[in-house]
Order: sequence, then structure tokens, then C-alpha cells
Amino acid sequence: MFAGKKIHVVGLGKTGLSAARFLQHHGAQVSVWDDKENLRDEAYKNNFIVHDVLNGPAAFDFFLWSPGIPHTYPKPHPLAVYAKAHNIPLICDVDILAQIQKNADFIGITGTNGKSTTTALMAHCLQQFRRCEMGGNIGVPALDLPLLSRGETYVLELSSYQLELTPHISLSASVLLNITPDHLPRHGGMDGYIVAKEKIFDKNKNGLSVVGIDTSSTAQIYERLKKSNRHVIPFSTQHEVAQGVFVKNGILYDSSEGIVQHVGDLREIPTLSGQHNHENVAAVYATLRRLYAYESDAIFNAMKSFAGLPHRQYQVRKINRVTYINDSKATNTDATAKALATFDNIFWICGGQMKDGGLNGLESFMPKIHRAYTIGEAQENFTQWLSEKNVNVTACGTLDKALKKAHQDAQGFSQDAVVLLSPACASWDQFLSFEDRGDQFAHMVKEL
Ligand code: UMA
Repeated sequence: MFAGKKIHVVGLGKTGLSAARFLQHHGAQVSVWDDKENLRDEAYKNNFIVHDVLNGPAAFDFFLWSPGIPHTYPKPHPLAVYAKAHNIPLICDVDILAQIQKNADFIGITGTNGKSTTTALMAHCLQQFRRCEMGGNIGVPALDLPLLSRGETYVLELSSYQLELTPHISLSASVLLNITPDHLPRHGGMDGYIVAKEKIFDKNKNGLSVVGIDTSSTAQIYERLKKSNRHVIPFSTQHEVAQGVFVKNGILYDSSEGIVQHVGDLREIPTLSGQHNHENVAAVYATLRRLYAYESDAIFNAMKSFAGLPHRQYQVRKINRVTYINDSKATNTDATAKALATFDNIFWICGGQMKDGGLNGLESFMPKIHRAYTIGEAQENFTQWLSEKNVNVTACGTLDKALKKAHQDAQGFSQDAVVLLSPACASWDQFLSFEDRGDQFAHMVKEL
């Protein structure tokens, strides 16, 4: 399919490298580019043809565009301008996978929050019934996934960036969880972001559409979908839904066939606790029940063995009455708010490289904090902010000191409690990444 095609790969991160290798292997004439010189040098050493299109134009069938590279906003990328002027399509790796895998099913999942957990939970449950592979924005580039056959399914997390770059994909099910402001400069504002997210339904003319109706923009999208005569299932964790799926007081209900059916008690599944996780559960259940007609009980049972995603409210260990939670992925207050909403009696480790606004927005959760431990560059700001809110706080500097102190305090506490690492900060002041921070935390907890 790609033999002899002239393809220019733009961006040499995970996507670009995976796609360049794949396309080259399939006989395409591949050239590559990255705006970072060191990555171009590295690619050259690895025998890729590094080509500066703007200074040596050539004809191309398409540009394989890495999703994280802004092409239009906040300002047009020169290569995207060139592509437009020469009618060269920009597509990403997910689109190539869709082009070569016409027989397999594709389930696409998007939303501002929870899409990784939903993707992982969907794949975990689906594996109990049929072969499936999981990838996309969750971290496994689409072209690194094994090839599948008819009756098998790709479960793909799709970012708003990827949705703009996948014109050929045909989804069996499109899942949209929620939309709140994110990536706005890249999409030219909120309207552009919503348009990009809604594209997930353009890629699914005859399949199933599953949409959360708890955010205003997705509720409006649901109304539009209903009018277009599609098979659409709404879900909610805030309201009872007449013909859809909903969670009320921790119980999952299915009313998609007109009568309300009790599916299961989510309070039995600690790895899926919290309203945000209930949203993910509702989306997965609605998709698997309505797309493949698997039995409700079987889907619910499959959910029970989901271990959760590392670094996202992940239960590392329980010692006596204290649970140790790694939520290192919480690099902003929105994500930390979800963890603080989920737990009680919290011994909270926070801090790192601070984001704009510090801890503002988390005021209402402060009565749940038994004690806080601050670390990293944000330590001074966070300590002061927490003291002003009458929270007992200790400035600890580093994660190991914070964990030691939190462990000591929590073990001396007389009720069930959690030691929670949910930093509300980026990790780069003291760690390589949020994964590195979470791994170090988990390691230290295991050593306690
Ligand atoms: N680059 C340029 N010019 C630019 C900007 C970047 O040349 O103007 C180059 C960088 O130097 C770098 C490369 O582009 O070498 C990076 O490309 P990329 O940002 O697309 O990153 P990848 O490593 O290919 O990872 C991408 C996704 N990254 C983004 O969308 C930002 C990963 O999602 C995804 O896991 C991976 O593809 C595999 O599919 C990460 C992400 O942060 C997790 N996603 C965003 C999110 O979840 O909020 C959307």
C-alpha cells in the first residue's frame, strides 16, 4: 500500500520514529524532520533521510504529522503552510493503522479527562471476550501495535490533536467522555477544541456513539447526535438517564432498553472509586453492552479485576489501616481535585514545579486533609497557602522525607486513612517525569 510513496515524517518523538520505521519497512520513500537539531542529527545517524522541505522542496503523497506539533494555532507551522499550499494532506499514525487494518474493529475514546483510564478499562474488559490491542494517545504509537484480524478490536485513546489528523478511520464505536477547557491555544480557543473533539462522531457514521452528558458541551453534542438518527447512548453520573447508562449512589444502572436495570455496586471495586471513575465505568459498560451485546453481569465481573493505571490514584499498598496512593499523574489542581474528592482522612504530599494559580481552587477539600507535606519548588508557596487555610502542614523538601513523615503520622492515626501523593505540580524540578516520581514513591512505599 505504501511502496514507492513519498512520505515526509514531521516530528521525531514516539509517533514520528514509530511511523518512519513502519513506512520505511513497507517500501515507502521516507524522509524525516524535527525542529530540534539534535533529533535530526540522531535520525541521520540512524540512517533516516533528513530533509528540509522548505529549503529543498519536493513532491510528497502526504506528511506524517506528529500530533503534538501545532499546525494552525497559535501560529501556523511553516511546514503546515507549505503542505496546504501544495495540497499535501497531514495525517497521523493512527490514520495509517486504520488504512491498513480494514477488517479489525476500532473503538475510539476521547474526552478531556479520564480517557486513559477508560481506554485501559475498555481493553481490560474486552480481553475477557475477544482479542484486542490498546494504544494511541495512551502512549503506545498506533503503528507499534500488532496486526489484528476480523473479529478483533483496537481500543484507541484519541486526543483532540489526533482526531484532526485521522481522515480515513472508521470507528465501530466513538466514545466522548466530557469536555472542559484544555489545549486552548492549540485549537484557537474553546470552540475549536469542541469541534476537534466532536470529530470523533464524524468518523462513525453507522456505528455506536457513546457520550457523557455531564458537561455542557457534550450534552449539546448529544442533542445534535440524537437529531441525526444515530445509535447513540448517553451516560451520566449526575442524573438518571431515561435511555442510557447512569450511576447513582455508587450503583451502575442500565436503562438503554427502556427499563431501568441494576447492573452492579461499584463500591465493591476499590480501583474504580470516585465519581470520575464512575464516568469511565459507565462509558465502558455502555460501549461493550451495546456494541457487542455482552451480558451485563459478564461486563461487570470483568471490571472487578481492573488493577487501575499506575500513577493515577493507584493503590500501592495497605499497611494496617492506611492505604498508600500514587497519584503522581496529577500535575494540576483539576486532577488533584479528583483525588481529594475520592478519599477521606488524607495525609497529603503535594508540590513540585508549580503551575499558575498554585493550589487555588482546592479550598473546599481542605477539611478532608488531616495533614499536608510540601515538597519541591512549590514548597514555600504551598506551605503558606495551606497554613492560611488552617491546614497542619510540614515543609519537607523532598519526597522521601515527606513520605517518612506522612507514614509516621498516618500510622499513629486511629481511623482508616490514606497517604496520598497527588502533587498538583509538574515533576521536572526533582524528577525526570511524573512516571519517575510515581515509581520512586511506589518503591519507597514498598520498602516501608
Ligand atoms: N516538534 C517539532 N516542532 C514543534 C513541536 C514539536 O518538531 O513545533 C517535535 C518535538 O521536537 C518532538 C516531536 O515533535 O521531537 C514530538 O511530537 P509529539 O508532541 O506529537 O509527541 P510524541 O512523542 O509523538 O507523542 C505523541 C503524543 N504527544 C502529544 O500529543 C503531545 C503522546 O500523547 C502519545 O502518547 C504518543 O504520540 C503516541 O500516540 C501524550 C500527550 O501529552 C501523552 N498527549 C496530550 C494529552 O494527553 O493531553 C494530547
